[in-house]
Amino acid sequence: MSDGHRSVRRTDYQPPAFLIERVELHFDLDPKATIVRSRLAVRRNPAHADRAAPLRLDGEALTLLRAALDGEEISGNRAIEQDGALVISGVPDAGVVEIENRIAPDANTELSGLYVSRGNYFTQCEAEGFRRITYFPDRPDVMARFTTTITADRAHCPVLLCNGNLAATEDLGGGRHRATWDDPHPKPSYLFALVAGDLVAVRDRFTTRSGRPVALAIWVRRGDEDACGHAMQSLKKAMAWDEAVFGFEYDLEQFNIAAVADFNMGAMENKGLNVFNSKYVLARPETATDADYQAIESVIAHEYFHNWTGNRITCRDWFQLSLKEGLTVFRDQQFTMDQGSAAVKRLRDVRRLRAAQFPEDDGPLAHPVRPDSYIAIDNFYTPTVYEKGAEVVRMMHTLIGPAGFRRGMDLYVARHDNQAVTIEDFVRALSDGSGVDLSRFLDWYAQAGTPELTAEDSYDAVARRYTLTLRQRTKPTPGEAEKRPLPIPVAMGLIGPDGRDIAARMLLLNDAEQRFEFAEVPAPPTPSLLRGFSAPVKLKGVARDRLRFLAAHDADPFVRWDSGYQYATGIMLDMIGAHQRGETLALDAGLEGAMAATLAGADADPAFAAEALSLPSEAFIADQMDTIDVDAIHAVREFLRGALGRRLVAALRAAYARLSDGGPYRIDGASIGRRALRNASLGYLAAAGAEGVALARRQFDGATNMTDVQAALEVLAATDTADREAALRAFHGRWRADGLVLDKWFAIQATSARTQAVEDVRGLYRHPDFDLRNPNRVRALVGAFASANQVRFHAASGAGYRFLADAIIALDPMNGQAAARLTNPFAAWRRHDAGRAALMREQMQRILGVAGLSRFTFEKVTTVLGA
Ligand code: 0A1
Ligand code: ZN
Repeated sequence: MSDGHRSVRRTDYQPPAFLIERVELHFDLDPKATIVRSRLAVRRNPAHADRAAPLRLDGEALTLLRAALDGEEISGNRAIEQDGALVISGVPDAGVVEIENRIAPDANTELSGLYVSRGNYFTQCEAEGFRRITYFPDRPDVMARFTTTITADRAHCPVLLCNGNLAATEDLGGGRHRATWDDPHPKPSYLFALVAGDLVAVRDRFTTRSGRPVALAIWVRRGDEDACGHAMQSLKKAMAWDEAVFGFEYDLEQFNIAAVADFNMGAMENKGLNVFNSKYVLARPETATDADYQAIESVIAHEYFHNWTGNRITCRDWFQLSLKEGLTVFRDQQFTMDQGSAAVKRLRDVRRLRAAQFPEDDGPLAHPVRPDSYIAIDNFYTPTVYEKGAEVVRMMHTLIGPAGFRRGMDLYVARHDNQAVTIEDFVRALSDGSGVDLSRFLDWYAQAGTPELTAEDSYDAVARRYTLTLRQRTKPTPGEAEKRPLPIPVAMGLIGPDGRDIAARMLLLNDAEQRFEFAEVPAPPTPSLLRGFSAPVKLKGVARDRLRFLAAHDADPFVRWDSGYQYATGIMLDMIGAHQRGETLALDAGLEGAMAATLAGADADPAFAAEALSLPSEAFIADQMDTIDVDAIHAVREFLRGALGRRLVAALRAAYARLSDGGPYRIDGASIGRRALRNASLGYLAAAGAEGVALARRQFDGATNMTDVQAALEVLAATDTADREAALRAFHGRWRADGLVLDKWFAIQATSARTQAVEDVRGLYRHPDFDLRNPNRVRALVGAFASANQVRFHAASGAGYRFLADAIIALDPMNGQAAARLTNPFAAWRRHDAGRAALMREQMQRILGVAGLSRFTFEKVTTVLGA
């Protein structure tokens, strides 16, 4: 690509010219001028073709103070800075390189490398942040043993943390002190971490199943100690689960987690020292919602699970990112399914895949799970690499079963522990371990786009034979016109007229079209396809009467839920057509009946019922339309919510009253389910009229947990009432000192569908509590508005687009990665009407016109524009 931004291609991979056996790092911490000294024991890599190749040390935003080789200063043109690296020639087959450089953590607004957040030091090195700390071969296939000493003022930095085990501490006099950390496990530089400052620890212990004690600590700012209990419990559960299910034990004496308020992503799996966005650590009933509690549990587990899938065995190069991410997301999903309701977890994960990954696969940003090229790898931490990658692992797991998968994972570790490997290595280990050839699944990693699956069937009553024909087709994606058929596991059953299963089977669709026969079928069955969502595909064309039958009868909870969802989607699309033709809208009796039945049977599984009651999102409906009509989608969904609320008012009222638990707040699955159903009922009642809004006001005033407060405030924020203003004011007054709660205050207003939302959001952008340097705050206001308030972001005036572009342009010079991530809502621009598409294109061109635009934002916007 142009503009001086080079792209990296997967097929250009070369092994490194040098390996690093040991690294000794010294940090002298100072916010304006931190001195980093490193001593690298380097050795020529026999796997590299050129025996005379120079040593390449990546570096970015560093001031070089000294470079020496085997004790002698490197002078003249033996060391040159070129293309973001220090290139040293004439290095012998083995030698010691010493580097001294300076960095300014205080000025690091990118939050990549070493930075200061509220007076404390943190690092973020994935993907390419270590090169912003010191000169180093900053690539995952260089795995080295690190020893690190940190020197700092004891008063400012009483706590000095790094990877591995604490080896020594020393008082240096004059208010200075030092800690030495030794990490016995070889690791790539992206897993390096340093945390220093005035933090306090919440401690616990874990004994591994072979009896080794591990000291656990969660490091937070003073005053947050009481908010770490859930994170700690989650950590211990994750540690025990990984031992029980995979035989993976923790491998250091200490496991530290540090929470930071300024962080680009969710959390980071640095060896022995995970760094977390505080959003995924801190929780109190009065400040965190049930969804927050659940997210904490799964993110804690995810990062912990990386210790084996990612850290012990890492990626050869960044194109293999899904090797660790897809696999680790799969593992954290399995963990959560084992903790409580597997069915609800599964359908939520599918909802999420459909909300974020399917649209990505269907637009200009489509890329294979293993991409082929990038300008900035940081742009590829995507739903495709993570969530679709997890689905690909899940399909293989489904085919070989848990025991086969376990044998495959055992072999993966036996072969590749302490190595940097490829996705082929992983699939080969699963194949060899299970005895099932999975090599065709590599195509799932190589080909972008979501396959569409259709079925056709017939029943021969005389022969008692049922025939099912399955077909798959994948639409072209940018740069890939022809698509190959993929192996698609279709878990399925045949349901008899009485609603009971006649047969249950796992089919594997290998070709574009395949026929499957079923003998001895006593009556014409209804096929139940894709049970448990056995493949990340779009199942199309199931007739409405069948959807209703499946929604009512299927033994598989996923198909039961999904059939209701697909049924509602079809109804809504029809209604959108009617609305566009100017017809009056009417409530479909089938939909009303299904919702009434769900409410009537809700007490059996309130969490599942709450999911079944929630209509497909506006974004999901948009994804089903050739030309998106945001106003019609919004009008239809609001009409339905109001109509259902009025028709079912008695049942909703009863549910709301029955589910009110006056007791103490508990976060077990049953209590969470009851709150979810109660708040779903509240939402419908409020859509129906004033009674619900009054209930919301009462709930807002009386609730003591954030789940109920937030649900009520969401209802009020969408209205134009005095209650809205009063509640928002009260909320802000109570929580203005708690950043995470204040994020909710911003997000609730940003996602409110009231007509003035764009002006609201512009006003909030100027609010004294808005801070462009805090990624959580940016996501809460700008991100939430643009990605979760479809109807107002896409206001026909273009005001939403201008707002987003203004924010991206303001943020890009400070934090290019965060700015680039904000561009996603523009991705579907060609799917909107010509007027909106032109307005979006205009804003993207304005962004591209900015001088010095970061490579992150440049890559995203040029890809979206197709330039
Ligand atoms: N490996 C982390 C994700 C992550 C990626 C980049 C980061 O900084 C820009 C931070 C975290 C995970 O999967 O949780
Ligand atoms: Zn991860």
